[in-house]
Amino acid sequence: MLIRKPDDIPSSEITPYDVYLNRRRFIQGAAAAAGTLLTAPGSLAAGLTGTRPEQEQEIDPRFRTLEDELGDPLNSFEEVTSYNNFYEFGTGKEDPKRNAGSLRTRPWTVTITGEVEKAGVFDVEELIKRFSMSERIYRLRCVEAWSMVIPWEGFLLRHLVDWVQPTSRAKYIQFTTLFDPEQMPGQRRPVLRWPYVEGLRLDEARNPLTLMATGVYGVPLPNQNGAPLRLVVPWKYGFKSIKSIVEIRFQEDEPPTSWNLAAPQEYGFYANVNPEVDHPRWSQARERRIGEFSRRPTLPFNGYAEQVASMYSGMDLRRYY
Ligand SMILES: Nc1nc2c(c(=O)[nH]1)N[C@H]1C(S)=C(S)[C@@H](COP(=O)(O)O)O[C@H]1N2
Ligand SMILES: [Mo]
Repeated sequence: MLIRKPDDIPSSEITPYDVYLNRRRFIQGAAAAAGTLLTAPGSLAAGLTGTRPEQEQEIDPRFRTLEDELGDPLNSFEEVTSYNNFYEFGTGKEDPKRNAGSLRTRPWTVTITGEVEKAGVFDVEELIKRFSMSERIYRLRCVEAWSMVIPWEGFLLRHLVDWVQPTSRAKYIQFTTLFDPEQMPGQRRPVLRWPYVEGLRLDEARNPLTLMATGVYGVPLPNQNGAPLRLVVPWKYGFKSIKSIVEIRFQEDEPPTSWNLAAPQEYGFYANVNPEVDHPRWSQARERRIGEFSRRPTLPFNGYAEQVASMYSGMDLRRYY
């Protein structure tokens, strides 16, 4: 694949990470959580501050040798940022990179509302500064049966959840993407009901794997990956990982989700990766890792069963797909 300049990353996005010290403290301290933590967190932010990932060679070389906890190498920066699903910018895999330059990701606010003590409108910079940063290598398994291994940077959703203090009525969280057809021209077409919405149960949101991603490959999220703030839920199909979030609502009832609204027989609320439950139109037993030719078996909960399966004990996962 051709390596092109990411002209959709405005230079204003490439700001120094002054959360660097927080992150270091976090990783040395409370990083008991599962998932693969990257090593040498400091060198990453320090080394890339002020640079642009114009070519693969400019990316911190340590990424070349990193693997996930199953021993699989990372997908390249090029793959992670030019093969995307982001229907607000078109339904083709290469559309988001081509079209997402029209999204203005600063200033950006996130409205936290519903069943919480500390509802409010928060600047995304404030959220990023407030919560300790974490780096995680996660597999992303798309329902279309391809997958990638991606080095994310962000904060744990549970830190945000605990900070806003959900009331005893809060059982679920709904996430909403920006609605602005001027910036997101794909929203002019009724491919999905806009804005894109997703949801998690509160315990899923508080699971230590669940990340609010703000960066990838050591740089702030490119627009096509969901800048400035997107969810990453690695044991669920990719569509749960909603991008460019503007609202987080705590509520008692299970929220509607975009793909479930569009095709309820095909996409459920839970969407846990499950090789035993086929999509009605294709098998979920195997997947193609982007960049590889032969397919590999799909693992229950995308390989994170040990960390998450207990949240679903007693549930019929064929019914709650
Ligand atoms: N707002 C929004 N979020 C979205 C989507 C989308 O179309 N719109 N696509 C989802 C799907 S289907 C996948 S597989 C992942 C892809 O994330 P990536 O492009 O960063 O790999 O984003 C998810 N989040
Ligand atoms: Mo997906």
